[in-house]
Amino acid sequence: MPSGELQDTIAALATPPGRGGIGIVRVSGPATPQIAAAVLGRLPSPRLASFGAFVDARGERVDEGIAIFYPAPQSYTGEDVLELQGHGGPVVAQAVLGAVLDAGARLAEPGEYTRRAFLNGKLDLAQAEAVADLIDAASREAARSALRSLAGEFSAAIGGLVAGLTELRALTEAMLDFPEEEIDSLHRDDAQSRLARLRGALQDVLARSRQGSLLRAGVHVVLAGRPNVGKSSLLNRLAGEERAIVTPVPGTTRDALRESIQIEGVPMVVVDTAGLRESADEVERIGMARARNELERADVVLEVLDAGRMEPPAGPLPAAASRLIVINKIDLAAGAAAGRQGDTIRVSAKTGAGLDALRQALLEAAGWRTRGESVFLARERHLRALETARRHLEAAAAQGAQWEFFAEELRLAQEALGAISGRISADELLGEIFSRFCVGK
Ligand SMILES: Nc1nc2c(ncn2[C@@H]2O[C@H](COP(=O)(O)OP(=O)(O)OP(=O)(O)O)[C@@H](O)[C@H]2O)c(=O)[nH]1
Ligand SMILES: [Mg+2]
Repeated sequence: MPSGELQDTIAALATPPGRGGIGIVRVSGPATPQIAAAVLGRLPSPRLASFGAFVDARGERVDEGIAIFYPAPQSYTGEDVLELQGHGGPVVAQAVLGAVLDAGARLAEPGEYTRRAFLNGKLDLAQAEAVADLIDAASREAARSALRSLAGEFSAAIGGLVAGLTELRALTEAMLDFPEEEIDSLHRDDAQSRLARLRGALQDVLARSRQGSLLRAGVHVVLAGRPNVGKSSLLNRLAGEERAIVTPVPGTTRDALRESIQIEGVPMVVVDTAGLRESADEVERIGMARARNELERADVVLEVLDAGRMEPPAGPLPAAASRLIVINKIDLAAGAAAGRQGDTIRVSAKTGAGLDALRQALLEAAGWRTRGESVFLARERHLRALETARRHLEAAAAQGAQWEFFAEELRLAQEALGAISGRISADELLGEIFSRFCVGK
């Protein structure tokens, strides 16, 4: 994008395309007052909703509705913003957008409003990302976390680490001005204990971020096992509705079937697959190949066994994913109690016994540990930066009395953390982050 990108005035439909109660066209940029004059015949009073006609370049009325003008810098983007709230029909909303474009705006790119908000200092990078995460949130828990990041909680935690690092760097730089023998042990101990505190704090942020990344990315759970052990029945139980076909005929499921569920707010995609056995049937073989494909990408594999037979699936299961053994149909096995022992859970898809234990085991296997404290809805990018910072602090701790190296590791750690909030941000990083937004945000 050109460096003069803020010169343009951009416009887009801010509401989803299609039929709806209201369709909002949002305009942002320096030409907003002229565009208001062209489309409304006036510039509305700041932040006051006013009703009127929206007209096109020929003066023809295309819709009528509410207009709100947000003068810079008190707007989402920090620029002059005009919102035209008309009727939510695909044709009428496009006509309003067309009138705005004819009046001098250009169509916004995906995420361009939020990008401008970032460039104008309304949000830092982590907050801007939280906007997209809030829109994409797949569970209440994820939405709550995104909202906390948007409010700046995550940025504040990072800011706290950066502030601690800045202090320690200043202290170290001061020590570097003295010859080695004049640095007293008091300073030395102080630097080391500050570093230890920072490492602890970073570890805490990292742990909370790793937890939060589960909320964002979701957990990929795959049911695998011999035909007829009850995989589809378990999927239906977990989903809470009859999604997959269940019959007593072995080899019922062919295609992989996926269902989105939530356990305590953690989004999971549960995949039901074709039973794994030796088979000559071509459709079933294709189904098993798909099952193996799913297994390769699983975070958690549920290996389902029939309590009456205890026969493992044909062929190896991937070693990488965490695995739980689910022994199903315990209602048929005399004397077997539902519940969990280590990584083995005894259940009955028919009666529902043991399903709660299975849900808890799934959460644990996915790495979810609620310690009653808020988690950060971190992205892969954040985790990588935090990891990098952690490694540099570790290296600093190993430096002993070599204060130049010590100082350099601190600087590198700070640089890694700075990238999270966007203090140090390359253009391609911005492009990569904002292009994943929807148009109109
Ligand atoms: N008694 C009892 N029957 C069950 C239980 N779970 C599943 N079944 C029965 O076992 C049969 C097979 O169940 P499915 O869920 O279709 O098994 P599947 O593993 O998906 O089988 P394929 O799709 O052929 O691989 C059906 O008749 C189910 O009603 C259980 O916990 N108890
Ligand atoms: Mg099935």
